[in-house]
Amino acid sequence: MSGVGEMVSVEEIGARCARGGIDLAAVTAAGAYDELVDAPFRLGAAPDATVLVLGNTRALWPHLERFVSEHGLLDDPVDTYVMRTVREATADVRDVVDIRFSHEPPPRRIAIQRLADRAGLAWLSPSHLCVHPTYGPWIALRAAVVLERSITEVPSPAEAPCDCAANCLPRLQEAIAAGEPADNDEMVAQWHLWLAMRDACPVGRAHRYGDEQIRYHYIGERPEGWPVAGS
Ligand code: B12
Repeated sequence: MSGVGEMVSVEEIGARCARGGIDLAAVTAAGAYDELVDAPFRLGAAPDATVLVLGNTRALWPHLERFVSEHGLLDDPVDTYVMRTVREATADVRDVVDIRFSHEPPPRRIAIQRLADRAGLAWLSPSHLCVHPTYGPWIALRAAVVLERSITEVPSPAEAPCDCAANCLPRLQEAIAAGEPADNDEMVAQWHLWLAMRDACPVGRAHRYGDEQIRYHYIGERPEGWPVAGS
């Protein structure tokens, strides 16, 4: 906790989130992101305002399992857990202007992959997945915390850590040939092809999600033992 007059650092906010399994963080300037996206996706904050982008690796999963066992059935346990964890981590941060969660629909939707790329966290590849230099495509992007404080040093955008032409791009073509998904149901119908594309990335293979996490995210299957309706 910060004392009176003391500003909670972005490092401290990141560390608090990491203790809850939201273990990836990077910063950029609100304006650096806003100039990359169309008007409906802009943050609209001061151009030099600090944006902290948060994400997770498979480190989220044990936290989520504990959360579910404590809270029972929830409509969307991941979104609920993420919102609670990020809000708790920022509760005493006085200059929070906005928190945009990646699952929020328009008009609050942000292009969080472009934000993560601009912040240097993970490169936005032609497979429509951000690729982290260590964790590869096995990451999720969760929230953007907009802070009033000016950013003094804006990091460089992420660099490509892989060769897509030899890896994910042929798999992307196969997935698209089966029908480009316009919504989640259409993606679920071909989920093996989208998973094969992610598996084709040579970066971060040791950090692949476990089967339960994969099946939950791609097809919404809840692991055995998770509470069911009415329990
Ligand atoms: C809508 C959406 C989808 C739609 C995309 C429909 C479409 N044609 O746009 C559907 C349901 C198909 C989808 C599928 C998946 N998604 Co999705 N999705 C989103 C969401 C909520 C919003 C995207 C958006 O509108 N952005 C705004 C626009 C303006 O940004 P943009 O940069 O111009 O466009 C991006 C996306 O729209 C997307 N996109 C645009 N056109 C297309 C076309 C196709 C075929 C696909 C697959 C994606 C896609 O890629 C663009 C960047 O390259 C984001 C979270 C977020 N807030 O960004 C997650 C997000 C992009 N999805 C994610 C994931 C993981 C998936 C899935 C793998 C399944 C899953 N849930 O785990 C699948 C398969 C896609 C894949 N690449 O393998 C992750 C990506 C993580 C990463 N490492 O980058 C995100 C960031 C969510 C998260 N919590 O982390 N998704």
